[in-house]
Amino acid sequence: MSQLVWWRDAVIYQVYPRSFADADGDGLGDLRGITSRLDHLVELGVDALWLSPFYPSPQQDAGYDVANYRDVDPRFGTLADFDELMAAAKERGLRVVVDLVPNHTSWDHEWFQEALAAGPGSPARERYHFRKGLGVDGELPPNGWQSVFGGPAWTRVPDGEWYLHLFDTSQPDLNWDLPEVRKMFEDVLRFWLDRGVDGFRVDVAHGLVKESGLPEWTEAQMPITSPGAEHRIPPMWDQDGVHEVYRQWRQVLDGYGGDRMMVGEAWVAPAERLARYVRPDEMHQAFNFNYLMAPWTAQDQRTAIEASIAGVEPVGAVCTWVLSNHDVVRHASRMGFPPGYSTQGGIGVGDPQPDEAQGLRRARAATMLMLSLPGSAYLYQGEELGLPEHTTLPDEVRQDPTWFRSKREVRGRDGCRVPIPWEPGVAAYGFSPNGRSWLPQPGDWDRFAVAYQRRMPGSTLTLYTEALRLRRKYGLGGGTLTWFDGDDLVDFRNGGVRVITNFGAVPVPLPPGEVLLVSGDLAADGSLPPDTTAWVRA
Ligand code: TEU
Repeated sequence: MSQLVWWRDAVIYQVYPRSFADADGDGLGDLRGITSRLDHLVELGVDALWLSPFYPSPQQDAGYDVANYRDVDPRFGTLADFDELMAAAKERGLRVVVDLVPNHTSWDHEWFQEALAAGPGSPARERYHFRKGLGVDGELPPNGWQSVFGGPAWTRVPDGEWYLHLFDTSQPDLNWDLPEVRKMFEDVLRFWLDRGVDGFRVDVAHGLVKESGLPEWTEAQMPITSPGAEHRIPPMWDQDGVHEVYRQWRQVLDGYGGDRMMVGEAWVAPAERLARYVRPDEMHQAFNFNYLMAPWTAQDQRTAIEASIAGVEPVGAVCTWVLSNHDVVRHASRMGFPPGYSTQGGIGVGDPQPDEAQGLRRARAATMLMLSLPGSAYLYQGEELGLPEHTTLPDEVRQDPTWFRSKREVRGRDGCRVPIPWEPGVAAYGFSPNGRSWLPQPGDWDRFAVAYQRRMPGSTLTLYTEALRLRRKYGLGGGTLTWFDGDDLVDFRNGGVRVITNFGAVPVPLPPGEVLLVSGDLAADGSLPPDTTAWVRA
């Protein structure tokens, strides 16, 4: 089905640069490594890639702490390497989206360094949220706001003032009331648009603007933000003023011809509230985390799908669908936990191990369901291999600040960031030319390696490739859904394809018609087993 703009039904693949492919052999992925492996994305059949941050950074939060928005970190390469990556992607018909981190800078950013040097009351401090503390000597934080990563959202500097950071201490929040901050980011947008990028993924898109006066809020920060116990929007999230920023950015993007896009990372519920980010003059898309977090039951999945579509329909936007990214437990493991078990913030120390077989079976069924939905789908590198979370990383190699800030109560996000296995039977599975890897990969990952799965019928990589081919052929990304009722089933028709997922405990018969693809094996009598999705020609 032809669509007016590329992103409305695109499948966008998230590349996490430090863990995709390493060309220079230091054990950390880099831009030249990505360029060398682009053909994997072409064979898989995605439309675009989104690159997580590769900008100069002290890497306190894996690059989401940006010290310079207009350059490449030497660990990842040079601007020339970036231009080469862009050219190689264009040559292959792949679009490129880059990450923008506007809520906070790194503490190494020149603005923050200036602010520290200039002292209290200086214009340089205006660019951030510096405040005097409470208590007799200002020894207490200015308010009780908590960091998403755990602990207070304030850190004190030697002259006695405190600065706000909703994430790590190394990530001071910018003051978006200041025109100078707005101007700087418009220049950053233009810098990358001029280099040819097709769009931006906007980090913490619901966080930039804070309620004026920073009123008290003592609740812990949750991944999804909705009106809290006091029935008020938390003062640090989802403020009305943030939409003004995106209207301005939309004009900048539209000045480049109309096919450049923005997708917001906004952990906002319910769906109608999230839809405000994708009004016609704002962002093009927002990640749909309400779907990601829906429990594995027919009822919950159907409700999440219908609510998501109903949420964006009134504003004329498209839905997005996402199951994994660099912040959440990989869905092949997440879905292996017992019902009601939450892996928010990572797997807790002392938690049980997930059931790998159940996790992978459900992950494959969930992926086929996701890829049959209208709108845009986001894949996270490695999920096309069915990669599980690395749940047994030794504590001493962990680098995620959430691990330290949670006082080592949750294991954090390193387990979903382990470098990709490319070849079976070689050191570091071919991730790096000399066998190094910044996080150790498990010893039994041969079966997940790209080259191994490419030649293995029925592999997860084969399933993804075939699903993406059929999704395109049948225009599933641009269709509409007609629902059928059934106990423990998600069952609908999208154009010429009937999609059925069995959430129950017993096999169910399939409707007549050519079976196009199944996420697992059918039963001997041709019926659909539990935790399995089928696409049938309708
Ligand atoms: O994440 C924002 C966010 O609020 C969550 O994904 C959060 O990281 C998670 O729930 C913590 O357990 C974005 C980036 O995707 C993430 O990698 C960064 O760490 C964060 O912003 C700060 O830039």
